[in-house]
Amino acid sequence: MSKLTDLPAWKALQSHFFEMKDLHMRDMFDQDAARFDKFSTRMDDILLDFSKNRMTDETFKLLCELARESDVEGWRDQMFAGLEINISEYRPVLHTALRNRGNKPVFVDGEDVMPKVNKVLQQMRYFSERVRGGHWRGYSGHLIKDIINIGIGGSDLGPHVVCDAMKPFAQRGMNVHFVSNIDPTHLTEILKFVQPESTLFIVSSKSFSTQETMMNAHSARDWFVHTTGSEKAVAKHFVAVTSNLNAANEFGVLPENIFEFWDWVGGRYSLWSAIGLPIVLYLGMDHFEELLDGAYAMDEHFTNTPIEKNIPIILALLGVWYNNFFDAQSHGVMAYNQYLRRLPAHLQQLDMESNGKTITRQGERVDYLTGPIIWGETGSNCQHAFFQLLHQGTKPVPADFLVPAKSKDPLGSQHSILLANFLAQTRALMMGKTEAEARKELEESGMAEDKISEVLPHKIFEGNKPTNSIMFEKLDPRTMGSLLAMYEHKVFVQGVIWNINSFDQWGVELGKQLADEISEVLSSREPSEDYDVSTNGLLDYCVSLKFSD
Ligand code: G6Q
Repeated sequence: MSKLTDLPAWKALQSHFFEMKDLHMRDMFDQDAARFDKFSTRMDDILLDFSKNRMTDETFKLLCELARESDVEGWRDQMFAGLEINISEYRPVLHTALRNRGNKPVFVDGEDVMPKVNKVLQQMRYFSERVRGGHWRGYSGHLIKDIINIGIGGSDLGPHVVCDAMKPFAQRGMNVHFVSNIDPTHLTEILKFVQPESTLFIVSSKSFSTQETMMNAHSARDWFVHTTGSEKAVAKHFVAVTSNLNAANEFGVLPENIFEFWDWVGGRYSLWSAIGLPIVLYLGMDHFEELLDGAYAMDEHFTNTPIEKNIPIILALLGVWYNNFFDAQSHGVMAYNQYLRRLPAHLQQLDMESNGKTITRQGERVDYLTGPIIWGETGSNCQHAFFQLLHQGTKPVPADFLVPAKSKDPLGSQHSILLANFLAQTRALMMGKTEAEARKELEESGMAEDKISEVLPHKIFEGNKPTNSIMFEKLDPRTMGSLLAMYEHKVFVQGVIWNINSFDQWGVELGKQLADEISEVLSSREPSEDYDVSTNGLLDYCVSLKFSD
């Protein structure tokens, strides 16, 4: 495969950038009344308006050529077909099989994985219906009303964002909590408010060896045994989700209460697997299946739609345009929806763990930028915090705005004001405010001329700030599934273009290894000479203060 920067489309984009960099979107809109029709696309009720981007017909054509020359479609087909595209872990990448609602066979090493995917889905349905229907009860006959998911990273963020976002669909009286941090405060604060007899713990860990999860699981177990006085009762209150069945068994979970998933499901792509068990217990299996249906609809769109209308591919291409040609270091995610407040956290992991790489698939160092920093906040809160920098700062920050047309919680005219804020912000970021417009405003306010000349430069907005508007009718499990799958595929396409492996995470593994090593030194409670002077100094400080275990 030729090097990214040698591709004809890449070279053409490089020269095209110099024609584009001084053009203003305001003029592009003035000159082309069809801009919205040309630069918007739909899938079901999801509308992507990408017309507020620094692009012309020529830019879009070249970006689509870049996707073709990078063989995005070929890589996509290889992923769906179960080829071993995770080249540094020697694995296929098949989270799409978990939501393969058409049930077409998907082969790994000659075996169709669909029967086992469906079997775990059935197990999840059976178990969740028993718990939610009151047939599975705590050891003393109490109904289960608190679910505590113990897991971290991919075994936490995906189910967490969905449970938060889908709260209106939850069973009345059922609560879900997520414990991830090794900081003992996280577990302690949650245990303060639950009763052991009505609490079900899900130990979620693909490896069943992650330090944070295992320590939290053991602490939860100790708390449970201590408060109930019954070791035997553990079986009724602890289930596991893992691909390491033996380790879960050794922890004390009965084999029938272990929910399996497989090494071809990456952690950050695992919410569609049994890692989604807290979602199922909280929302019910029917809603979980709607989530899978929505993701499947996006998979079908991604697979069957031409590049020019393909939502994940377009989002990916625009991201590459800003990342690699405008040197944008970050990408914002502004959900104008309170239920989506955890979306940036999930997307941070999805995107930054997938594409935070410097080595190409051929093992060479890249000579171009790869994954951006992902960050964001809910609207309209973001407007009162960091939007100043978006409007008048020196750094380019392309951003996605996600907004439902209808609220789940209508309250007077509040939702229409929220919509007005979204529309006003994306328009203002695009249009800016010229010197003449700013001057006119000041004159109309009656300000004296000498004051006007002082203040005027501060009142000008350059505009030309790119945004994608992603609208949908309302936030429900199906749409949620589609939106999450949309971002997964966006990240995948960018990884293909940057010629990196989006599916390993050696940086995460490094953290796990280092913490294990240092915790041994720390537990000796002796001053250390093993590391650099800074680390030794910090270790000595902890020892001198008799740090708590
Ligand atoms: C995700 C990463 C990472 C992982 C956690 C938890 O893609 O691999 O975030 O999910 O480190 O790992 P376990 O599920 O094995 O505990």
